[in-house]
Amino acid sequence: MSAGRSRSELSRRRLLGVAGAAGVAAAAGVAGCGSMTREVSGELLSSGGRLPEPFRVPLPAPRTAVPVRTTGGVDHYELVQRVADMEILPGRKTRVWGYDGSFPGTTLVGRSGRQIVVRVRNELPVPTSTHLHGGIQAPESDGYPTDLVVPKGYRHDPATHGKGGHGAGHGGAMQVAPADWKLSQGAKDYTYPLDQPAATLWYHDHRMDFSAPQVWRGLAGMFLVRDDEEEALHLPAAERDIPLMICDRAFEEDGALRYPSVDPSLTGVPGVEDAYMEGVMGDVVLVNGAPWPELEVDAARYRFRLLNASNARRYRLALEPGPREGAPFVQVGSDAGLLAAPRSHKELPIAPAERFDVVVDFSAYPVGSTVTLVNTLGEDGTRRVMRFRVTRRAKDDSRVPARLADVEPLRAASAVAERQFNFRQTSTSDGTKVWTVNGKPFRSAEFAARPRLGTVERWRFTSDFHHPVHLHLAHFQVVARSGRAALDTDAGWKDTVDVRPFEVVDVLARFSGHRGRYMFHCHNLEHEDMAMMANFQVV
Ligand SMILES: [Cu+2]
Repeated sequence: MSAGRSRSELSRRRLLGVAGAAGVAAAAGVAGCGSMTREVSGELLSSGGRLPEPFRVPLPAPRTAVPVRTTGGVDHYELVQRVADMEILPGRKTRVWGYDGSFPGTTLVGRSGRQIVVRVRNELPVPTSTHLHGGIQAPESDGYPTDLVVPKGYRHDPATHGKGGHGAGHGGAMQVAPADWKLSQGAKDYTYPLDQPAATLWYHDHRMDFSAPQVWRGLAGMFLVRDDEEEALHLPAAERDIPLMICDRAFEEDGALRYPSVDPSLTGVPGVEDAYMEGVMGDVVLVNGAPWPELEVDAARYRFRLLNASNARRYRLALEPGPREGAPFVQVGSDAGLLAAPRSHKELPIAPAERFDVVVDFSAYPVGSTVTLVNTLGEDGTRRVMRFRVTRRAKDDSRVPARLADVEPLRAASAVAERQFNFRQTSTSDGTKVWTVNGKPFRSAEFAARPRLGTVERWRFTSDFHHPVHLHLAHFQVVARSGRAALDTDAGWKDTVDVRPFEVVDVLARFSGHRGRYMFHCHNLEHEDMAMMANFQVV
């Protein structure tokens, strides 16, 4: 697969992105400083051929799953992972790997406290592992990277997997203990108790060494949890409650997805071409799987559940034009649920895997106007995300109450332990570069922490680059950035935090729900595949 840029250009950009950022940070001190070079969170992979015109296709609405059966108050769903051809770029066919053959996958909707079981059947040519991101579920249903669903007839060779690290033939960076491979033939049942409040979650592939290319090919979907408390608020609902899965991709001229895998069969050597080690960013922005789509809206309030499902790209979202009065975005929820009270934002910085649940009031715009959701970190095409066209006046009974939910603010004094994790690049003895946590590439049998069930711990993340840090199981509150207050956009219960270059981010995490082995890792998916993961054991 050819890359869209010359090597010298890439090196220069990398110098600006990493060394340049280091210089800037050294000069300016650790905190502050927002130069554009510091915002680069991956390498641009350009598409071949002509890019589609923006705002020509309608925003797709992924199908909502219906249970195949309900027994004893438990709803059973079935998702089939399979290859499908979709028309993503008008007039061209794109082969995707999708849950139910669709990208994004079928939306799952559950209710707090009502358990569901999702049987994932794998009809793809490679193994998979499905993680419900933000879900509080037992380890065996958490989508651990070596807990694989193997397609019929696939011969899993542990010798070629779990050695990850980066690039062809280097191997050996990551280690998976032989006993840690768990193979389910053909299908696996994932049990989700949903013992958690209403939230915007998502599910995606988490296969050892290959999460990045497999999510890129389409293995991601939305998962909404609803509850009575949320419904009593009368936030915008039904056709005015819309998940927006935002991600970037690159395409070949014929419409195929372009990605710089070392082995595009995803059965042999893992990793990406050297130039993309920092992460892969495409030049086409998709929302719900459509390039720069348009949505016709009433002049009324809408609830948008924004998800950044990109491998590496960060966005800073804004509306153009903004409303004449009031804030463009009224945030009602974060990663793991509703906020205590709404917060107004002009812009929303959103790193991979983060969610923002926001209300936008289109009654602030005259009928006939168009409003563009833009990404102020982007350039050219990646500066646009999608467009809204305000088509008519309409009745609107929705509200955004001043109080939304009970969110217990965690106190620093409640932390029973403090731990520090440095997310950075390391060279191994043979010169291989890997992304590591505290200098160590992932080892399935090692534990970086053993928190006790039900306790709160203070975890500090430091970084050399952009690392969106995600904890499985544990939800957390961001309490400080480089010794200062957290950002206004950090509020609420979260499961992913945007750790920026040379930043020190403190979170208070609560380890509740289940004992056992879980992981935390960088959610730049290329970093994740290249060893930036670690285990913790809830004891
Ligand atoms: Cu990272």
